[in-house]
Amino acid sequence: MTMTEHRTGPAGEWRPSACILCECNCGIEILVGPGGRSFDKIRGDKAHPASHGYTCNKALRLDHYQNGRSGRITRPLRRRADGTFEEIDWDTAIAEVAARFTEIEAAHGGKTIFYYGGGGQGNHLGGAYAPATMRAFGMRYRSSPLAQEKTGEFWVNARMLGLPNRADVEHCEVALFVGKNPYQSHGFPRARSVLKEIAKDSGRSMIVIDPVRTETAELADFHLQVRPGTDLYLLTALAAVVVQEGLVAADWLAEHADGVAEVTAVLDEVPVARYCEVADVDEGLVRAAARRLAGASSVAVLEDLGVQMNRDSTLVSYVEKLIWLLTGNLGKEGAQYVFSSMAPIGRDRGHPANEGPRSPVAGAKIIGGLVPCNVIAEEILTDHPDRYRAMLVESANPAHSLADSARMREALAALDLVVVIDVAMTETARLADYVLPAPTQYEKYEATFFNFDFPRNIFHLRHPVVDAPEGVLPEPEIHARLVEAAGALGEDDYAPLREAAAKGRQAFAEAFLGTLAERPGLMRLASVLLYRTLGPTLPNGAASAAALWALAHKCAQDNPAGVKRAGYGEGLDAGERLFDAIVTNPHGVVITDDEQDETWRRLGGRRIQLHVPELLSEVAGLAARPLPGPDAGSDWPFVLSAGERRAFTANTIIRDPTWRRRDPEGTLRMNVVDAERLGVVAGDRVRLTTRRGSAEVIVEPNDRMRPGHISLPNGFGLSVPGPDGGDGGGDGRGGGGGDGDGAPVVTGVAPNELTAAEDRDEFAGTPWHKYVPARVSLLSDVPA
Ligand SMILES: Nc1nc2c(c(=O)[nH]1)N[C@H]1C(S)=C(S)[C@@H](COP(=O)(O)OP(=O)(O)OC[C@H]3O[C@@H](n4cnc5c(=O)[nH]c(N)nc54)[C@H](O)[C@@H]3O)O[C@H]1N2
Ligand SMILES: Nc1nc2c(c(=O)[nH]1)N[C@H]1C(S)=C(S)[C@@H](COP(=O)(O)OP(=O)(O)OC[C@H]3O[C@@H](n4cnc5c(=O)[nH]c(N)nc54)[C@H](O)[C@@H]3O)O[C@H]1N2
Ligand code: SF4
Ligand SMILES: [Mo]
Repeated sequence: MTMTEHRTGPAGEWRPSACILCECNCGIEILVGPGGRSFDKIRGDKAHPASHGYTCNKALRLDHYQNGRSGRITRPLRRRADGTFEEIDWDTAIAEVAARFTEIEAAHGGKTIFYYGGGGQGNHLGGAYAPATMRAFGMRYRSSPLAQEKTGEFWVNARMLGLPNRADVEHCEVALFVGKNPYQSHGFPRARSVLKEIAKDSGRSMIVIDPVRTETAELADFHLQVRPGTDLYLLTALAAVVVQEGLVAADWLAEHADGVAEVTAVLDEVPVARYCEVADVDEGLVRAAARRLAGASSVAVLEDLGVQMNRDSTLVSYVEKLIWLLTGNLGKEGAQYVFSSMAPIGRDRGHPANEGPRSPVAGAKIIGGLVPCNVIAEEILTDHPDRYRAMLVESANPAHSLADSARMREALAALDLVVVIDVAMTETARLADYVLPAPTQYEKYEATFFNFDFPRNIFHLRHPVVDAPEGVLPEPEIHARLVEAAGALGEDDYAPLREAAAKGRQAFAEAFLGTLAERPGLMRLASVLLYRTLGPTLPNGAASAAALWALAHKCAQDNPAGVKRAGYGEGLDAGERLFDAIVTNPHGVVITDDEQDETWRRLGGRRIQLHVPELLSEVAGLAARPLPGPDAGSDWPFVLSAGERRAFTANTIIRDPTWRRRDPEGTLRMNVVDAERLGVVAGDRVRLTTRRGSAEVIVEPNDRMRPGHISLPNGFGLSVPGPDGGDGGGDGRGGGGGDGDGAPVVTGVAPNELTAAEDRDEFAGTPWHKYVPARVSLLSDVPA
């Protein structure tokens, strides 16, 4: 089997691609150096249809991803009995992995093989082929990092609206950010510019709910500096002010929503002053913010990890949505909207809390098809007959990114088989039985499905900008080979479709649809079927884009008006034209150009459900609850926010520590008053202890933190090969100092050495990483 080779252009030429460090995936252009490998210069791509030339500081450092000291792997690896790895060839790797999966399937059922991942911030194309591998080995359960942040919100959206939605921050009159710091983390196109535009405009306002005076909070008109973990009280107070002061959009609600009476009855009873006190935010400020929200012509609301990885996260999502719904902020410019998409991210069936699919061992609610990340270890470390026995990890680093790393390591070690597909020898890959090396995201066709823009939504299929080293295989090829080794697909299945493809796209479409109608069992294998048949006919070796053909047709079918306005015409041809545009335009294309009222068409006449009984009853019972939180004088006087986005963090995508221009070791931020009380100053090392673990960290006192609140950045604590040769001289601690012999260097603290899997949301099972009870002590106080 040969793959069509893609050859990148000559050096010295700007090549379009995208940044892969956050979900925005800003378009960039890369000037590749004379050797054909180094990224000599990077600039924003003005031709990109969403970012229009914008980037933040991070994109300019992407050479550290492509060429940095990351522990890159370029040969399949197999673990030896003594724990070391040996290189093997691809045929051996695929044959052995497939044989082991098949054995496990025969002995325990394919449902005991768990799939995790499928893409990070920049790469979802490979994950589009994973369903075929799952099907080939009878796998049923899967998860991804979305199930440690967004599933609570997915479920609330499903219950209230039936569909996921986003906020039009760019055009809103008032922006509300709840536990979200877009200045650093972005989350919508050109975030820093948009924030500054809002701040500058006296007719617009920004409201930020965050215990930290973040860069975003500095730009805000209202900063509600909430006591960590008490957002449910604060948001309920905000919603209650809207109701109690008679500010609800009554006519709009009568037209669009059910359950208004039930909700207002509960909010009428809320003791606003008391809840503001619990949240430690001035009641006058809360009332002023509520009036500003209710009086605006449009409000855009974004919630993120500050509340999604915190106590009551699903309830907070619910009340947050009540706020913008009670004020009529859906389906108009500058408010919330329902977006088009190429893939159904964030969709859930919205079963009531105690119904719907569950994980086999822990019985945890599966939302959007994803098992909560926090129960994965529990699903393995048991003698339950349905426990997971094997795991296929693709493009994710769960041994680092999921709660309680020690337990995750134990769980991975307990499995019969772990297979990891990655570009680098990650914390997870080191625990695998087989590691399958992929090209980096600049060495292959790649794309993400995190495109939620409106009214113009985009899709960007990035072309390779540098050649892949020999020995790696793109994820679609790995999946195809696994599927074939399992015997699920073969030449007999491909031949008729290949013949049709040779006759043209029309003939191919007919043959493909005919085949699926005849053999519906092939549906979940469709991506690999397309890859092997349509794939080789695509220009410039773009076989990996084959799965997009089906998605483009689906997008055209689901969004006829928007696809037509975007210039692709109508009917079957529209899907074909959309696909061709995606495959041939390396800067990205607009896929849908919607009218403002498209949101209502997507909702299809369904009414908004304000009353979600399981959630509203909890909100009603809030006043009777014991108050949350550790207090001064307890064993755990601090609340640790474990994993904060900063100027130089990017999950674990860039492993090379020298990419950071500042904060090389990832400081522990704390309020100056706390630092004084502890007797520490900037740069001092202290011991940070939680119920789960302990670490040495460097202190950074500031006046942005609330007293009692401390934070550590995300993405630290990675182990990479030290710089070899040279005279060394580093101490192995900060910013790339190594010991000169290539021995591994760990920089900073991996946050999940400190977190616990049991600390999770009661509905969605999402973690409380922003609410980790902690203490800080002087190194001299603790025996080393
Ligand atoms: N620079 C950078 N950008 C990134 C990433 C990255 O690694 N680095 N990762 C990307 C990813 S995967 C994601 S999911 C997003 C996440 O983006 P964000 O959610 O914006 O990022 P965080 O910094 O984790 O958390 C946001 C805020 O929550 C606040 N917070 C902490 N505790 C509380 C609380 O109790 N209540 C409230 N209301 N707020 C609280 C923190 O102070 C912080 O400012 O960022 C994306 N962008
Ligand atoms: N305590 C705490 N934990 C957290 C968070 C937090 O705030 N606090 N944040 C969480 C959040 S929001 C997220 S999204 C997760 C992210 O956690 P993960 O998704 O597990 O990890 P990423 O760091 O995004 O890494 C993705 C992996 O993809 C690999 N990779 C890069 N390019 C390619 C490629 O082209 N192909 C393949 N196959 N692999 C590739 C990288 O080497 C890396 O191993 O972390 C979560 N963990
Ligand atoms: S990190 Fe995000 S906002 Fe910054 S350049 Fe990359 S994709 Fe754009
Ligand atoms: Mo994330």
